[in-house]
Amino acid sequence: MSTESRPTSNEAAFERAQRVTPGGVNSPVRAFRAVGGTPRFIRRAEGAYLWDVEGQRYIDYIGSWGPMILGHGHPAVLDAVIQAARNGLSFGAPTEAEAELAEAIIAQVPTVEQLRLVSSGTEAAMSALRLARGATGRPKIIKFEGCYHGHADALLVKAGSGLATFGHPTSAGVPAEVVQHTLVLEYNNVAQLEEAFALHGPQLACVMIEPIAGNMNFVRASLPFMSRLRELCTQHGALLIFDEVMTGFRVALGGAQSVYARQIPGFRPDLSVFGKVIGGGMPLAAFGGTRDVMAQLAPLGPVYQAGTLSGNPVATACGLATLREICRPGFFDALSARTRQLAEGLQAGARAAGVPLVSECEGGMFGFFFADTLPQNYSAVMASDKDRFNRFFHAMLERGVYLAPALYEAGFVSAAHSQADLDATLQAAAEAFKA
Ligand code: KE4
Repeated sequence: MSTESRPTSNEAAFERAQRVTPGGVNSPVRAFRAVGGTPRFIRRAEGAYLWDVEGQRYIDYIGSWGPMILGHGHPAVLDAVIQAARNGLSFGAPTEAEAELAEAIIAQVPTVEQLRLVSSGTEAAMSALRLARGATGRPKIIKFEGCYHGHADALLVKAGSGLATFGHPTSAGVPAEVVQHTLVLEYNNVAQLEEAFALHGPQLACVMIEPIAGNMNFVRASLPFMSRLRELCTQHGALLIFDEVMTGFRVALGGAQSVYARQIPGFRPDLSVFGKVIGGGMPLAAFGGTRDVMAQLAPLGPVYQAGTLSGNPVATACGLATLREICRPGFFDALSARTRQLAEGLQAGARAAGVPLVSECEGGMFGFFFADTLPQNYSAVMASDKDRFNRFFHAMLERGVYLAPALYEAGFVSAAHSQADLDATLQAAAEAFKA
């Protein structure tokens, strides 16, 4: 164990980390490469706040990229985690808590009859993809530009040239053969959907989509697009997979699918992927769907999927305690109202400063763009004013407000964010718009 004294500055911590970890981080977005500057090394968090190694406090709108919907250090969650840890960190054998968590998720998501717990959103999305291919016996899949489903090889793909050709890897180390069956379409583009299904329908295993794309900051799938997507999947026997790792239990108790089901009668995905909130900040994710599709999974069926720490008792206890709290009456009404107040406040503040900014929100998730209109796809997101976003990001950081360090990332409000926190945030924004 290194005897090096604990760094007293973010720069020192970053230099130390870069000596032993690529880029000094264990996940690229944390390195601030999109916004520049030195990442903040966090020493502790409580409620709506983070403190870095210099003792600087930040109002936290990342919330670990979504999981911390209750805020940091919720007493009921901490108690559950400590109790579970005392009973044993991991057994490699089934526990009742895994069934209890599955029941709690299924109770809120009627389209899921059975699910499997895994340790990350990547693992859940990768497994759902394999299941769709195994259940349909088909090789080809569709995803959308700007949607992120974790870093499984088959999903690290950018659009090919035209719909007759398949995707190209977005990462080194992914052979072209691995992505030859992945077609990448433009989000919200109905014409491309029609053409892709006309060309490849009988070979399509699934379409995977972020129903509200938080990896494009905040872009909703339009109702016509989502309706047509559902129709085409049904018509051609392809499974519709909702990647709700970010939106699940975040935009609504029933996830984004409950928002679409309210607007499109009878709407349902065939498989759903969850993560983040259901783990409450611990490594836990899930994928689920109808009993007959899930029955294709080992040990019942031919689709293999496994994990040493799947359904880990401590992570499961953390997720269960989190879900219990967010299921309380009025939780989402209060969270949604606070999030909307923030989103609308940002837009009003920008307007008062003569700065073009549009914002959107659903439940406890929000986004904003330095643009005149809400982007509907990835190209439009990337056409928003990146330089102004980066200046705004740093001006807010200097004023103790920690936003997502990239213009294509969403923001998250927790139940711990007070009215005073929102007022302070909007006050900082009024100054930062002038940066
Ligand atoms: P993880 O493997 O990072 O647990 O989940 C992958 C994933 C899958 N699907 C969606 C919709 C996701 O948003 C994610 C992960 N989200 C990113 C934030 N954009 C996590 C942050 C990071 O990569 O460090």
